[in-house]
Amino acid sequence: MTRTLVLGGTTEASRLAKALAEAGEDAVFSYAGRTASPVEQPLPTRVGGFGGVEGLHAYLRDEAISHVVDATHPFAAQMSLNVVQACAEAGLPLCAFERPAWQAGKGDDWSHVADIDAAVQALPEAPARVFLAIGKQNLAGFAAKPQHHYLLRLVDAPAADLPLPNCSVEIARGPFDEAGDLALLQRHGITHLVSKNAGGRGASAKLAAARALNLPIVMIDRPQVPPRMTYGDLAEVMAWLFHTPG
Ligand code: 3Y8
Ligand code: NAP
Repeated sequence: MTRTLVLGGTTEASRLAKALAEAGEDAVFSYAGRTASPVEQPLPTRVGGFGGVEGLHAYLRDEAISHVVDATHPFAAQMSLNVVQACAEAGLPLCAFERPAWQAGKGDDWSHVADIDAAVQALPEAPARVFLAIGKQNLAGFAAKPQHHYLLRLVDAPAADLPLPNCSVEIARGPFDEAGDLALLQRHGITHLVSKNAGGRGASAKLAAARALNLPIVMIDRPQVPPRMTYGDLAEVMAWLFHTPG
């Protein structure tokens, strides 16, 4: 009898939750609690951190979890690190459900950088109009280049003052579409984009819109996560769940 913990917060996690609910499987969905009202899931859902590796290990034991699927975003590196450690300690099977990274195609003008600080350095000195499509957790670094006008896209209206003097805010929860992102870039006269290499379809519209307008993209590579069994396909995750003794 399996009892699965799904670490969520992505399109893939929502698809897995739907498949598990439709199969009548015993599973729990987990959000970090980053947004005010996350999308409802068809599984019992918990919200908030576990309290580090120790808290997660205790949760796995107390909730009699038999399998864990890490379907968090590729940039949720701390969660992915913690769950590798907690499952090793608890002796539980773990797999990741993760979409492949985006690859630059014909007509793309991408410069790859390793992290947020390198993305700031990659922006020009001359004032530009920059679409920061990276959410709200990593904005402070861009205050080092206040000469630019920044367009921010956030899931929730900012509670506190933003760390950037010259910015406009778009409140929107993806997934996004190309027509909408094209209109957004044109409306704001955007000259540069900064994006995380999230992969998947939920955030790729801006890449196509940038290509259509011949705009350069500063593309932030994914952080390192520890090795673990990883699938990019829902059917493979479901097969793993039902063929891996828990
Ligand atoms: C809380 C759950 C689903 C999941 C949808 C995907 C698609 C839309 C695109 C842009 C890029 C960004 C951001 C983004 C996308 C999906 C997916 C994805 C990027 C929600 C969600 C939670 C979060 C957290 C949020 C972060 C932020 C990142 C915005 C729900 C909507 C920029 C990542 O305000 C904040 O503090 C936001 C924080 C982490 C990155 C950051 O560092 O700020 N996601 N996003 C999850 C939790 O609490 O556990 O509210 O419903 C989920 C989704 N966001 O079910 O279909 O799968 O990628 N999310 C990035 O990719 O760069 C937007 O604007 O173009
Ligand atoms: P992170 O930096 O990797 O994790 C920081 C801490 O947040 C973790 O140690 C854990 O707290 C808690 N946490 C993260 N994901 C969780 C989950 N699904 N359930 C319960 N606790 C969780 O995470 P993040 O980058 O802030 O991402 C947070 C959430 O947003 C994740 O669900 C992720 O899938 C989603 N998301 C993130 C991005 C992004 O760009 N980072 C993009 C889209 C969606 P404890 O140590 O206390 O357990």
